[in-house]
Amino acid sequence: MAPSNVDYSLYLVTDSTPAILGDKDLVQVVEAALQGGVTIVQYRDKVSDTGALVSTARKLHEVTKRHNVPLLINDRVDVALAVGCEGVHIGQDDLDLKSARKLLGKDAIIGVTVASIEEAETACRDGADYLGIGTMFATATKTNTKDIIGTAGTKQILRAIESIGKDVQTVSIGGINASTVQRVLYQASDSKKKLDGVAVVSAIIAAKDPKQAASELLKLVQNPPPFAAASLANNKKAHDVKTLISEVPSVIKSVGQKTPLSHNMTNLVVQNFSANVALAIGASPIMANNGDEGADLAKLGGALVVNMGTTTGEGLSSFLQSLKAYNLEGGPTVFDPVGAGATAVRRAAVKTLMAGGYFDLIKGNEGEIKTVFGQVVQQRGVDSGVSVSSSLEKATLVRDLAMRERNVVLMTGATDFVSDGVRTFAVSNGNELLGRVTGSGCVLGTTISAMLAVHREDKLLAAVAGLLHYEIAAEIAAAREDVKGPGTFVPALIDELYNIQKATQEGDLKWLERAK
Ligand code: 3NM
Ligand code: MG
Repeated sequence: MAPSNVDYSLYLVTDSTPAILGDKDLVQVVEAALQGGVTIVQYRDKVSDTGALVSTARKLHEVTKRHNVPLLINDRVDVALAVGCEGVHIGQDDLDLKSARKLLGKDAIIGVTVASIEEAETACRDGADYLGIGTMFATATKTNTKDIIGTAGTKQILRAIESIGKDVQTVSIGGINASTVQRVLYQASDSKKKLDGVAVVSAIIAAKDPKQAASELLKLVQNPPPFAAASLANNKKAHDVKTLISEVPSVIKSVGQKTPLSHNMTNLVVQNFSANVALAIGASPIMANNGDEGADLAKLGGALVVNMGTTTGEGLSSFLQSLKAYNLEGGPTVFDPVGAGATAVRRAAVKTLMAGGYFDLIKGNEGEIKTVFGQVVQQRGVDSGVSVSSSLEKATLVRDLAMRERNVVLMTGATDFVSDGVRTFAVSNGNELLGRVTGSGCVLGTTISAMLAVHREDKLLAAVAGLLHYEIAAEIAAAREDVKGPGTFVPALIDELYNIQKATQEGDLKWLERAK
């Protein structure tokens, strides 16, 4: 098989340790995995003696040949030569690529593990056929890995490869399983350079039924995730702000007609306020912080808000449980990283949540969005604090983060910036009183979740609909004669949210003329 015809989409790496293989027979497991659909196999065995390695590799090669799938050997060029299999996979500490190529010849498949742009560039230059990019997520299978690079780091490497213009194939490795695989492929890839596949160890080798595990993974690899956004090109999405605003009423109407569930896992300060706001805009709220409820609630067609305003260890695992359930069902998810930059615990929680699932939308103030992006900021509590960035810097940041995560990012402030990585808009509605009451940002997250629940084809439109509904209601409320300050503002805001829903339902769109 010529190296150029290889299918890398589901790459099985073996492990013979009892912790992963159990008491199963490796050759039988690989045979089952091949029946399930793995497209390439790497025999990786760090402990056996050379004689045993060669003998097992021969048996494996018999099996892979029958399935017309290449067999590679980890590290050991000598074993690959003895067996006459299709190639090797080498790590950064193994025999160098040029020497391996000299020994194996130009038709052998040679892959290299890379964790950085520099390593990727070197491997490309030296003629690797494919790169194993990792470590994607921390994994018990290999604990001495150098760096956990996540989808963001992987994407950077893919872009670097793209700019070199080398036709090298790529797979991601580390912690990839049925619950992470689609997100990895979606978030690490972008419109230009895509991953060609994923490499897994435990998700198949440790599975009770390796054939079933492989065929399930293959299906996931071959299909886009439920949360994949329709591409801009295929979908006539609004590119200019006028068109976008003209589409806002249909989203708001749809919330009133469909009464979508807004599942809030939120902090105790805003639970009551969020539930009232959800009702006022026509949604159906449930405040359910128990992760064990996530799987059932995710089936009800609503959206999830993960608001980390109150962080506890237990809360974090509950968030992850529900997040995974919504990702699996395809329900939209909103992340509100409240006070993300205030403490070490919250900074760590942001990382755990971002690595643990996919968020359709991330909403936060300047300090929070910067923290999610990875900048070091010290937030004073959960407040937005004093702005230090220019409008251009903010717009660039939301765009870059949205591009990195392949989602929508909203940075709130006197002017709000919202982007899906391609289109970036600024919205200047709202009122100063919003900053004088607690939870005004959190309930915006709830509002947008309802919009996303009814409209996910254009997530940016859903975000703008929520933003305008909410901030224009605040403007109208603040201008009312009976509003004397923050205390009277809150009930007036709830009233005006309700009035906008009602007016829009009746076709009265005067409120929307305030959009700016
Ligand atoms: N190489 P699992 S991670 C063999 O980062 C290997 O280079 C890695 O195992 C790297 O699919 C890894 O069970 C183990 O998480 C991946
Ligand atoms: Mg190695």
